[in-house]
Amino acid sequence: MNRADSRDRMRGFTFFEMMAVLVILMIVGGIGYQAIQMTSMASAATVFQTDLDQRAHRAVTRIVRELQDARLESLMPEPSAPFGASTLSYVCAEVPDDEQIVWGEYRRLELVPSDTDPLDGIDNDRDGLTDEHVLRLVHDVGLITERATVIVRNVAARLEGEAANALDDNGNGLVDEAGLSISVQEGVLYVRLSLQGRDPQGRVATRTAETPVWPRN
Ligand SMILES: [Ca+2]
Ligand SMILES: [Ca+2]
Ligand SMILES: [Ca+2]
Repeated sequence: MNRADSRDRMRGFTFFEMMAVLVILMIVGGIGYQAIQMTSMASAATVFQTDLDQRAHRAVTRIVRELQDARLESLMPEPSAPFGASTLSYVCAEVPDDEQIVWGEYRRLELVPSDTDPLDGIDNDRDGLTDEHVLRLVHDVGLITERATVIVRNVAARLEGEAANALDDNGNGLVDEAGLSISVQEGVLYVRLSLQGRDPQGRVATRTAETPVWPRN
């Protein structure tokens, strides 16, 4: 073998080495990119779920503020187990004074179908959720001054773990309860709320907040 052949072989060997290194770098780079992408998507899903969780808790806190001042005897319908209620009318103490309570006009917490997704088992607005609801607070029920404000959207059709089958699937003592459920037991009100949404990966996420409420009146 002369010196020229040796130089050619060295050049060839170096070329294949470079190609091999290039391929390895591409593989490692691809794996790294995939890992970063998966981490980023997981992080986005976590942020989404945290936001959903916070929205559910804020909405329940708002309901608690309402029901703390509600008169127990005024609840319509009486939200007894095993059905509770997803729409509830009541009067509140406008001036919660122990000596002279002034009762206000009737109010109503109501769970209504979303304007864009009527109750038909179909995801009409194509947001990935079927028959989602809106929770509204109505003031001055039945009066000319009646007005409604939205407390929260994307309320699940049924509470988390519950299906429409005449059974108590989630074991909370209520049967087929809706995504907003208010029930009463021995003078204590129990509020349960499930919100749903599609996370950035397209998966349905459900978050539930619940709390007891002790009405002051
Ligand atoms: Ca629908
Ligand atoms: Ca929908
Ligand atoms: Ca149940």
